[in-house]
Formats: sequence, structure tokens, C-alpha cells
Amino acid sequence: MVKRALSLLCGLCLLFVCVQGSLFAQPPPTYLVGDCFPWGTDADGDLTSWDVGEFGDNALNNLDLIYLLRAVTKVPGYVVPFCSDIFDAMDSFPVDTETQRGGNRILDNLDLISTLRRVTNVDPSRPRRQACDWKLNPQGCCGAPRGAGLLIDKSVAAAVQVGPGAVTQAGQFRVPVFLTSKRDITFSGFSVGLGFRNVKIRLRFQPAAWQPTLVDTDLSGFLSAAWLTPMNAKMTSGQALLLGYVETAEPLPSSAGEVWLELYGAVANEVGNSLPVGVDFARATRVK
Ligand SMILES: [Ca+2]
Ligand SMILES: [Ca+2]
Repeated sequence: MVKRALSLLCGLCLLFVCVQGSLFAQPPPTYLVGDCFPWGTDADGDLTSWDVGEFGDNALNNLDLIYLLRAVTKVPGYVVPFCSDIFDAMDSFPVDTETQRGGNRILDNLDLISTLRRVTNVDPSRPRRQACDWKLNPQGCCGAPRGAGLLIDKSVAAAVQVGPGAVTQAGQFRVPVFLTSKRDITFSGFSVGLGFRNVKIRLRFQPAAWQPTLVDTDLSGFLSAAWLTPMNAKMTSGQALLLGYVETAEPLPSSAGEVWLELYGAVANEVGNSLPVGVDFARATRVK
């Protein structure tokens, strides 16, 4: 009798432990792919703000796209740490499938295109990923198994040139921006981030034939632009294409002496290639 009562008690204890376990077990934290804005809250006090729960609002809109554009084009203050949770959230291409975690550890125009499709609801999918914490997700992080390394097409296929600058009739200072092909190539996307050194006034962009899909001029003194529709025709080796003019929204102050245009990042993709191609550019060019 006593033995049976003890057995029943043990059974109840086991049941309690099981129920308690299921009540208090926390599901692994996840984030919505592409959802990188808002950001900047250090919720866990580790002096970084790139961990799951510290960015995003579970909604995709233009601000997520603009912050991704700034990260892709390396605008100062908007570059996210490689393989952090927020980097992985931005790394939306290749897209997630039922069986495969998306992303390829590269932020380029293909990520901009896939996030743009979701923001505009052309793609209604809203995949979520577990955080990049190896303890939580030892099998894969940032879209590839640990140690798989980076697969980047390092062949230089393009170059960006700027300047010299000139003053328009209305008094704005403007600089032409050219994309040059280093081999025969059809670009499927291109993006660039730039700014005038020590001239922190609003900028704008006057496009030429290839119309940019995204232009961000919200940051005083900085400009990012992305061309996300494939070119109509192949560029031949050595051909230079005028992308347009970056210009100040108001005349340069009379105290401005020499002026330098800085290029922070330039990323090019070609039709039929899932990896970005190499782009040569000077970090800074004197344009006045
Ligand atoms: Ca968001
Ligand atoms: Ca990617």
C-alpha cells in the first residue's frame, strides 16, 4: 500500500516537472527577415545594439529599406557588424525557403531587391529566423554552416569615377558620377554611398539615363543611391556610363576652399550571377 502511494506520488512529481517545463520553456528568439529599423537599443546591457530584440518592430516598410541601403553602401554610422543578428536580418537574399535558411553573408543589391519586393508586397512572404547565437543555433548562422567561408566573386568588373565639379547657373555645386565596365557585362544592380568631406549640407541626385530605384538624401552631407533594375544592354569593356550628378541643395558657402568627394561603398551585381562583382573606386577625390 505504502509502495503504491509512493509510486503515485513520484508519478505526480514527474507530471509536475513536465508541466512546469512546458510552461516555462522559452521558444528561441526570432526576427523578421528585412526588419532592421528601428535600431539602437542596448536591451541586454552588453554595450552593443545588434542582438535579436534590440532592432526592428515586426513590420517592413521604407525605413527598413533605407537603413539596408545605408548599410550596403557603407554610409558612416550605418555599417552593421558582420554576422551580427541585425546583419543576418538584413541579409534577405537568397530568400528563405521551407527547408533552407536564407542569406549568404553578403549585403548587396540582391538583398535590396528581395526586401523591396516584400516592402511593396510583390512578395507577401514574411520569413523569420532564429537568432545567430551559436548556443541557440549551432547548425547555421548568417545563412551558411559555420566555417563555410565567404564565396565572393573578387574579379574587378567595374569602376566608379567622379568629378571634376562645377557650379550650376543656380549656384549649386555638382559632380558627375560615372560607372565604367572593366569587361563585357550587363549590370543587374548597382549602389553607391558618397558625401562631400567637410561640406555638411543637403545633397540631391540628378539621374541620367539609367534611373535609380532608391535615393536617400535624408542625412545632411551624405547620399546613397541604388539602381535595382537590370540594364537594357550589355556594357562593353572600358565603356563609361554617366549615372548622374550629385549636387548640393544650396550653393557652397563662400568659405569653402578645396572640396573632396568621398565614396564610402560601391556594390555591383551582374545579370545571371548571384554574387556581387568587384568594383574599383577611389575613397576620396578632389573635385574643386
Ligand atoms: Ca521595421
Ligand atoms: Ca545576401
